[in-house]
Amino acid sequence: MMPEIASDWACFIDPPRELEEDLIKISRALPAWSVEGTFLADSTMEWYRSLLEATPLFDEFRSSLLRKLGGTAGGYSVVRLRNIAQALGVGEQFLRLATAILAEVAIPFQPFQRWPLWKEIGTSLTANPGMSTGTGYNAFHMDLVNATQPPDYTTLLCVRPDPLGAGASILSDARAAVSRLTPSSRTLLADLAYSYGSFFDLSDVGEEYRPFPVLDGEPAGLGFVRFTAKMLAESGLDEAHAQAAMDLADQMVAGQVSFTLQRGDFLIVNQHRWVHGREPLGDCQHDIPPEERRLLLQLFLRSSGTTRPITP
Ligand SMILES: O=C(O)CCC(=O)C(=O)O
Ligand SMILES: [Fe+2]
Repeated sequence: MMPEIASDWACFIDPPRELEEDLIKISRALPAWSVEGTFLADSTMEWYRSLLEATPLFDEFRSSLLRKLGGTAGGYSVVRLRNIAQALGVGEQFLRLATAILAEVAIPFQPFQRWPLWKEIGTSLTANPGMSTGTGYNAFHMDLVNATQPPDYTTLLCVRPDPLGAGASILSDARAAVSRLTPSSRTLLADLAYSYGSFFDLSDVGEEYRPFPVLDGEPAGLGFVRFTAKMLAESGLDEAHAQAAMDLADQMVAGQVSFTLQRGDFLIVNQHRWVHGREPLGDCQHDIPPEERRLLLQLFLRSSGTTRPITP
């Protein structure tokens, strides 16, 4: 197991005190958002932006966030708004502020028609432990792996960490993991041999991609490393393709970083470059009242100009 410290501290963004104070002030003025179809409305984005831009230190904050999320070395960031969460709570006002900041990265949208813009990921003692709301190890994956146009970014906002102190987030640079594989594994991963999960009630993520290649041959800004460790059990894969995917899974684990999100932190992952997952929550969740168990909120982002139609 990796130590509980990300080797790369540079991924964390702590706004300076003065910016925190300004953000708390503008949060009180941010209006409720509107959506157009499944996307955050342009009018909301403009309004939010005008309020953020009136804050002197915001420009520098935004540039540093965009640098961490893009570029060949970057790919994820944790924005730590703990002090702001302390002042505002993690309710409507806080969510407006988080949405406003995320709208500076790409367009917030709602691919799951049956869930709101911020989708709850609570803790269920009856769910499959390895799944999103389960209590077990959630192995490396990208979200909506079986869509032809997965969200460019996935975001996890921590409303309540696991009171037992577990459930760290894990992240790995998928492109770096691929670069450590043998050429023959890479050739196998480029085949249309993999499939995972169901696909229904989704919007603005293209079509179902089944079977899909793990490596699509696109440049990193456009393509994905379409991987979820869960497909290893499901695909009915032949041995060679399964082995190549297991080698990739091993490399992802070898390169992983981990940290535990605290209340008011949000993790943003560039899905073109990094995969994510979660360590198990603490044992004895039964002893914790349901309303005190770990709770995250998830939001997806769509960049303009990164989607390319794929004909499955
Ligand atoms: O529980 C977590 O920290 C991650 C959950 C996740 O990755 C998901 O639901 O897609
Ligand atoms: Fe996920």
